[in-house]
Amino acid sequence: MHVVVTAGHVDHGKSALIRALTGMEPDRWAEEQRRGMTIDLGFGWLTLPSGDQLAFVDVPGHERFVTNMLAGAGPVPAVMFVVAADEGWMPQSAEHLAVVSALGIQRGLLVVTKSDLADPAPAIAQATAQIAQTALGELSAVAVSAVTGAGLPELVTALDDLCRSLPEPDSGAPVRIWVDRTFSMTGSGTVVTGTLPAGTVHRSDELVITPSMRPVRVRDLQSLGETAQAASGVARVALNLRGIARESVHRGMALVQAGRWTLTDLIDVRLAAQPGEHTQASMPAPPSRPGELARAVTLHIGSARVVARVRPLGPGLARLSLAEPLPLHVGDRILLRDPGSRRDGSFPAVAGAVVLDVAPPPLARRGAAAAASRLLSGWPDEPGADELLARHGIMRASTMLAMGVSQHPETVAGEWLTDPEHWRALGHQLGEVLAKHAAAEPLAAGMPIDAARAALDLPDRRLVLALAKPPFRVACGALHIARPDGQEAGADLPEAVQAAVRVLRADLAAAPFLSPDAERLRKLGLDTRRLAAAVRAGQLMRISDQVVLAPGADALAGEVLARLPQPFTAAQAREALGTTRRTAIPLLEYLDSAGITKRLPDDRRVMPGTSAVPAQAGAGGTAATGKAAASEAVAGATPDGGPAARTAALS
Ligand SMILES: Nc1nc2c(ncn2[C@@H]2O[C@H](COP(=O)(O)OP(=O)(O)OP(=O)(O)O)[C@@H](O)[C@H]2O)c(=O)[nH]1
Ligand SMILES: [Mg+2]
Repeated sequence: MHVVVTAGHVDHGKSALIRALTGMEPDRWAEEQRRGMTIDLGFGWLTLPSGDQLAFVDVPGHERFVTNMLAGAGPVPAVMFVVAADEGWMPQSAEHLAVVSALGIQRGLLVVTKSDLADPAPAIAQATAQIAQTALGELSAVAVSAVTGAGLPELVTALDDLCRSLPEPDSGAPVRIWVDRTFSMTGSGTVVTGTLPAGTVHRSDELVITPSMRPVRVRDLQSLGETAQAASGVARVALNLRGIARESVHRGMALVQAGRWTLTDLIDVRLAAQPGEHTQASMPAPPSRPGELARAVTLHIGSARVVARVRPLGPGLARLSLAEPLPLHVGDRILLRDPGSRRDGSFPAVAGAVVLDVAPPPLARRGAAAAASRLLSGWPDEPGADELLARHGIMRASTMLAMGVSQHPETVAGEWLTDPEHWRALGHQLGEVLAKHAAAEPLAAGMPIDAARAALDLPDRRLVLALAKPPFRVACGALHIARPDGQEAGADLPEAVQAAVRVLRADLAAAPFLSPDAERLRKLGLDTRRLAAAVRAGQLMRISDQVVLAPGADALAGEVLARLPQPFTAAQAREALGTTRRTAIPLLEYLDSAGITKRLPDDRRVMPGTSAVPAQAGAGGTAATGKAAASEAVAGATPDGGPAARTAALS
C-alpha cells in the first residue's frame, strides 16, 4: 500500500479530486458538507493499475485548520499538490508548500484542477517554479477536471508511477503510529486510526500508548476497510484496542513498540533550510538562524503538536523543551511553527528541523551551549552510535536502541557501550583514583569496587570490573594496582606499624607458637586494620581471627610435630609446640586444612606420609620437650639465627 497526502489552497478541488478518484467521501462531517469545505482529515483509497493500493489523506486548505493539515501530512511520505487552474498559486499554496517542505516530504505530483474553467498551463508553470525551489524539485504535472473527468486516467497513471518510485520502507522498523482519529464501535470498543510509516503491526500485538506508556493490545486490525492479520508501512491502519477507553485516546498520541522509542521532553535539533534557501535537493542546507526562531514555537511531528521553548545553541542549532513528552528518535524530522508570525495576515512561519539528540546532557557549565553547538554542528542529520557515544560517553545498548540506533560497536560490559576515547580516559582516571586511595588509606586492602565506581561516576560496577585490566587487578571485592616493582600499592607499612610488627616478630622468634594476646596487640597499637595490613604485607601470618604468628610458622610446626609419635593428641602437640590451648587448637586446625596434619576420627592427628605407628624411641618419655624441639626447629628455620639461638640457649 501507498499513502499520499493532498495539499493546496482552500477550495482548489482537493476533496473533489479524492471523490472523483476513489468514489469515497473525504468530507465526513455534516459541517463540512454544509460549508462545502474540509475542516478535518478525510480518507479514501483506490486500486492502481499496477494492483497496488493507494490511500489518500485529504487535508483542509483553509489556514485556520493548518494544524489538522499538519496532523494528516506528518507521517506521509508523498504529496499530491493541488492548484486550481482558474486561481493559480495562492497564499495557502505557499503555506502548504512550506509545510510539506519543512516536513521533509520529497516526493510528489502536481495536479492542476478545474482545467474545465481555465487554461491549466499558466498555473502549471507558476506552481512548478515555486515547488522546484524546495526539496520536492520539479514535479510531474497533470491537468484534470473533477467535473468533466478529463485528465483523471492520466492522473491515475501518474500516481501509479509516483508510488512505484517511492522507496520501500523497512518492514522491520520500530512501530510508531500517530493517532489521527479515534472512535468507538458498538461491541468492540476503542478504535484508532493512523498512518503506519514503517514497520509491521500484527493483530494481538502489545503496543504502548504515549505519553502514559500504558500497554494496549491490538484486538483487531483493519486496513482500508479490510480486516488483516498484519499491516506493514506505509499503510493506513485502524486498530481496535483492548485496555483503553476511547476518552483517554486523542489525536497526537502515538502507539509505539515498547522499548524502541525515547519518550522525551528535551531535544537538540538542527534547523533545516527554509523553502527558497536552497534550490537543489542535494544542496546542503545553509545554516539557519535559531535566533530568528521565537522563544516559544509549536512543534509538530506526526499528528502531535506541542509547545516548545527554544534555547539557541549556535548557528542552526537549538535545544527545545517540550511542554509534553513525545516518543522520538534521533534523525526524526519535526516541524516548528511560529504562531506569532501571523501579525500582518501572512502565513505562520514554519521551519523544518531534525532531531539530533533525544536525551541531551544538561547545559550546566558556562560555555556548555557553545560546546554543544561545536559538537553537534559536525553531526549528520541521522546520528549514529559513534556520534551518540562521543557525546554521552557511556550508554546502555537498549537506551541507544530506544534512541533509534540499532547498529553499534561491541559492549564493554553487560549491555554497556562506550566511546573508545572515553574508555581510555576512564582507565587513566582509575589509575589516578587508585593511587590516591592507596596514598590516603595505606592500610586498606585495595579500593572497594563500589568506591571506585562512585569516584569515576560510573553507573554500574561491572564497568569498573571491565576497566580492571592489568596493571589493575580485582581481589576480594577490591581493586588493586600493581607497581612497577611488582609490589602492590599499599604493601608498604607505615613506620609505626612496621615498628610494632618488629617487636612482635622478636617475641615470635623467641616463642614461635605463642601468639600475642589481645592485650599485647593493644599495647603495640596493632588494631584489626593494622594487623590486616601487616598480614597483607607478608609480615605476619594469620592462623585464625585471634591468632597471628610469624610467616612460616605452619611449616615450622609441621617439622616439630613430625618428630612426635604418630598419631598424637592435641595435648601432645600443644606441649611439643610449647604453646597454649588458645593457639594450639586453631593452629592444628590450620595445619589440618593446609594438609600438613591429618585429623583422625578419634581426634588424634598424624602427619600424612608417616605411618600411624607409635614411634619407638622416646615414645613415652618425650625427652625432647616441646620448647626445646621447637627452638631447635626455629634455629634451623630462621635465617639470621639470632633470636632463635638465644632462645635455645635460654631453654
Ligand atoms: N468546475 C470545477 N469545479 C471544481 C473542480 N474541482 C472542484 N470543484 C469545485 O470547487 C469547490 C471546492 O472544491 P473542494 O474539493 O471542496 O476543494 P478543497 O480543495 O477540498 O477545499 P478545502 O478542503 O476547503 O481546502 C467545490 O464547489 C467543487 O465542486 C473542477 O475540476 N472543476
Ligand atoms: Mg477539501
